[in-house]
Parts: sequence; C-alpha cells; structure tokens
Amino acid sequence: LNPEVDGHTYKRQKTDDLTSSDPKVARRAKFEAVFDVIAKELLDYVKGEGMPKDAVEWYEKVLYHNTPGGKLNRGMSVVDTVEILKGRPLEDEEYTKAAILGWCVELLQAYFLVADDIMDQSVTRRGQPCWYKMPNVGNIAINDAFMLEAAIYHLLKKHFRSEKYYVDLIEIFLETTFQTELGQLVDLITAPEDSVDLNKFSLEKHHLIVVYKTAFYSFYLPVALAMHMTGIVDKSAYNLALKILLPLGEYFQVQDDYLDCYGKPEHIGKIGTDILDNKCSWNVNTALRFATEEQRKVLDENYGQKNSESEAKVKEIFSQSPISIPEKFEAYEKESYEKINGLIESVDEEGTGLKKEVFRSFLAKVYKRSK
Ligand code: GPP
Ligand code: MG
Ligand code: MG
Ligand code: MG
Repeated sequence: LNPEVDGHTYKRQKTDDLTSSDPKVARRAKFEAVFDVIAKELLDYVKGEGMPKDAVEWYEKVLYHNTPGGKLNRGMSVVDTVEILKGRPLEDEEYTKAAILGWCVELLQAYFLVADDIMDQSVTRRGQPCWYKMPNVGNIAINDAFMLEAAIYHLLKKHFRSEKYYVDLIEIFLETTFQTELGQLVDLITAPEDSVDLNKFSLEKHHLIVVYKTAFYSFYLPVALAMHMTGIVDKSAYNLALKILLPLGEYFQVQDDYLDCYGKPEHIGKIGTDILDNKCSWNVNTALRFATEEQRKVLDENYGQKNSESEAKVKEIFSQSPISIPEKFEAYEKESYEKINGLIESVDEEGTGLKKEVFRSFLAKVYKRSK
C-alpha cells in the first residue's frame, strides 16, 4: 500500500508500535494493522473489476483519510467485548475476525462523518480538513460516503458468509444505519437554517435525537456484534445491553455537544459549528432552562445566526450565571456516571451470559473524556 498519495500522508502506526512496552500503543497498533489488510482486500476487488488506476487510488485515499485516525473506541470495543465475553485472550484467527467487525463499525462511522460534515458545513475533522473540503473532492464526497458504507457489506460477505450469525450481522448493520439516519433527520429538521425558533427545542427532543443519531451505532452496535460473535442468542441479553448502552451513548453525545463549544479545536480535532448551525444541543437546552428574561432575549437574537459576533454573544451567555454551562455539565457528568454505574451493578451475569466488565470498560473509555 502506498502511504503517500498525491502528497497526502496518512497517520499510520509505526511497525515498532506493535512491540511497544506500552500495552495501549501495542493494542492500537495491532488493531490498525488489520485495517491495512481489509483496505488491500477492498482495493484488490476494485482492481479486479478492471477499474482504472486513478479510481483505485481515489478509493485508497477515501479509505485512509476517513477511516483510521480517530479514537477507534467503537472499533476496538468490539475486540475488547469479544475478549471479555470469552474470558481469555483471543487466538489469532478470532482476533482478526473481531477486528474486522470493529473496522466495519469504523467504516460505518466514516460514512456518517463524511456525510455529516457536508450537512453541518463543518471545516475540520480529526485535525485535518473535512473530506469534502479536500482539494478536488467537493460533491464527490457524497459518492465516497456511499462507497465507505458499501465496504461494510463487501467485508461481511467475504469474512462471515458461512457463519450462522451472518444474517444477524447484516440485519444489525442495516437497522442501526436506519436508526442513525432517523436521528440525523430529526437533528437536521430541528435546526432549520433560515428560521430560528428556540421554542422548538427541549431536553426531551434532545434525548430522542442523541439516542438515535449516536447511541445505537456508537455503543449498542459494537457490543451487539461481539455478542453475536460469541454465540449469545437470547433476546433478553440484547435488551439488557440496550438498557445500559443507550444511556451511555446519550452521555457521550452530551459530552460531544459540550466539547463543541468548550473543547479546544487543536485538541478535539474539529471546529464546533452547533451555535452557527442552530443545533438542538445539550448546551442550548440547558441554557434555555436557566436563562433570565434578558439572557433569553440575547439567545433568541443570536443563536443560529451565521456570523461569529452572534456566536460569541451566545457563548458569553452560556458561561454567565445562572446558566453557567461548565458547572451544569460537571454536575450532569457526575450524575450520569452514577446512574450508569447503578445500571451496570444490576446486570445479572448468570442469567444473560453478559459480563459487567463489558460495560465498565466502555464507560471507562469515555468518562471525563476531553476529546
Ligand atoms: C453526531 O453528530 C452524529 C453523527 C455523526 C451521525 C450522522 C448520521 C448520518 C446518517 C450522516 P454531530 O454532528 O454532533 O457530530 P460531530 O460533532 O462529530 O460533527
Ligand atoms: Mg451533525
Ligand atoms: Mg457534525
Ligand atoms: Mg457535535
């Protein structure tokens, strides 16, 4: 594989990371190494179909610009969950299969993000320009997003066709995609560009949006895939997983909303657009709940206006008492952590074949995250 296409270098693991004495570095490098394998399979297929060299190179860039390079929490959680459920280290072949499913989740995420950045008119992602903002990309990014999604089903067929749970994998990817698109729909129509009406927002609406646009694909999907792989068939086990993972996903998206305003772009890798985009985010809903009459007036006049002066005025109101978003967020974070831990403690391990550790490890990955 060519790490450098058109002068664009990809952040790739160094081969010595695989033997790093830091277990985190080594684990990530091992997972990233599987991406090179599946990218090669996809590119070989495209070549085999007789596609011209520039098309193969284009797809290579699409895959590498958009799929690795994030935190990889979702993808690596598939591997972690399989390992926890099996209760032992994985054999090579088991590891590779779990990692391929993990990369399918990352491809789904890549597909969503390429499309989401166009819809949200975002500028940067993971410290680089958004894909549609890259030279010569533009609207081709729409087709590129579709091709990132298509890769999932190509890989599932190639690697899982003969497994009993093959149909379950396809169904859960399709259903989760639909759920995410529903969440995205509500996110978008609640944030029209030309008519700002803060009365349309509520924390209930926010709850619906974030569960659908984020929690199903980011939290339930990785764990459910691992459950299918380890032979869990009991419906009640999947329902129990949902009961914990949807609140965890909601907490995660509230963090995302908070960081959109309060995270440093250099640190979170993206420039927040929620205020400019008139989004029904946790910040504005919380602000509406506590705002004085004067503060409400400033919000009505400036939220969702496409200019940085208005955005700055909204940010100023967010930080003022009695709104004080940072303080409210800290309290929310503590409360969510306790609530989710309570849910985890109530898991019946014997009855369901699930393990508390699955949820504990996922919670630990996101609790108090700053990016
Ligand atoms: C996160 O919203 C939600 C998604 C990335 C799902 C998109 C779904 C599609 C069907 C395209 P966000 O806009 O807050 O994410 P970010 O802050 O990372 O842009
Ligand atoms: Mg969005
Ligand atoms: Mg976005
Ligand atoms: Mg966001």
